[in-house]
Amino acid sequence: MWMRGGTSKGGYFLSDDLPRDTAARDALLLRIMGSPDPVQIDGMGGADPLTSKVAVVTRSTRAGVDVDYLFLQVFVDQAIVSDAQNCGNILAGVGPFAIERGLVAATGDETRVTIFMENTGQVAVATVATPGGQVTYDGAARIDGVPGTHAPVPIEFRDTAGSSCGALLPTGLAVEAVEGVAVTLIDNGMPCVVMKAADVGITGYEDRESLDANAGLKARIEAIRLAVGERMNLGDVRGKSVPKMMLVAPPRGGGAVTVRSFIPHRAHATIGVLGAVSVATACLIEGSPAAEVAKVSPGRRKTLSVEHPTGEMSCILELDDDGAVQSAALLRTARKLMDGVVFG
Ligand code: NQM
Repeated sequence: MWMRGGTSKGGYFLSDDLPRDTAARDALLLRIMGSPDPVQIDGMGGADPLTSKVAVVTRSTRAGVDVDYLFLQVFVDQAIVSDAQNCGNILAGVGPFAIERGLVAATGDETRVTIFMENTGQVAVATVATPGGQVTYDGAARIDGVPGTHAPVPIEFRDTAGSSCGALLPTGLAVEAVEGVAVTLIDNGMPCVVMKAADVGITGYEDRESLDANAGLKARIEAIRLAVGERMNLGDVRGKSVPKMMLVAPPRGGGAVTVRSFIPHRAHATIGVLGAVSVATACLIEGSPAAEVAKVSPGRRKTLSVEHPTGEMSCILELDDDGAVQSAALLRTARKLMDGVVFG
């Protein structure tokens, strides 16, 4: 099934429909997407990392979990299929897909689907609109980066800290200098390097095209990324899509912070879901570059609107007694685009 999940798009597969052998599976997915090729002319991919994504879904055998979700990033211009990152946007389609494929039974007008995210070993709960026991994609919810309105898919995350890096702050530091730039290395669901946009010579309010055209900026942040991979417990990150590079600036639209993200070699049209949760969390860390530019309201339940190139994404963060983020909730939407047979 081909679906839009949040502001991303990709193929959703039942694991039984794919080869068990990882090398054979990846070779098939590369052929399906048309990679490696910058325009993916011979495949389904949209010549953009945001539209070259795959969800592999399995009925779960874990207690209290409905389905297991493995996210795979199919690189556009390299023959790489990576499971080194999760994706909260593609996650938005997993609940509807699982119900459509009969892995989860609808439970009235709304169905809560508990999803084990295999990439990071963590759980998310998505609520899917199922009026009369059928999935609907129609509704009044609007998310920036997607035209029109659709059925809401609220998603809750718990315990995302250290999803891939082993700790929220893998080096234990709120701020450190890398290649002469003050950064926070953080992972609250997505490994991210957060720095002030001004510290790498941009305002933080640029559009995606100007960011993608800025070769000097890209070289500078790639040098930082390669320098921190090992320190973030991610190993050699040359062929990986993590960590994401997050360039923050003061909010301009009444939100908490403005972000321009690189994922990691192209600028994001909006921002990743778990990327936004990680940046929002960085805004709460005293002394961090993000905290210096962010405007955060007091209280244990905070809504942080993360402004991005085409709007904003609101993250609702719940803090525990120690001020640590214990859960995050976001609104996404999804849409079924095509259901059929794809040829490899
Ligand atoms: O951070 C793109 C996306 C993502 C990831 C990326 C995502 C997340 O927008 O949870 O959703 O950062 O590669 O789909």
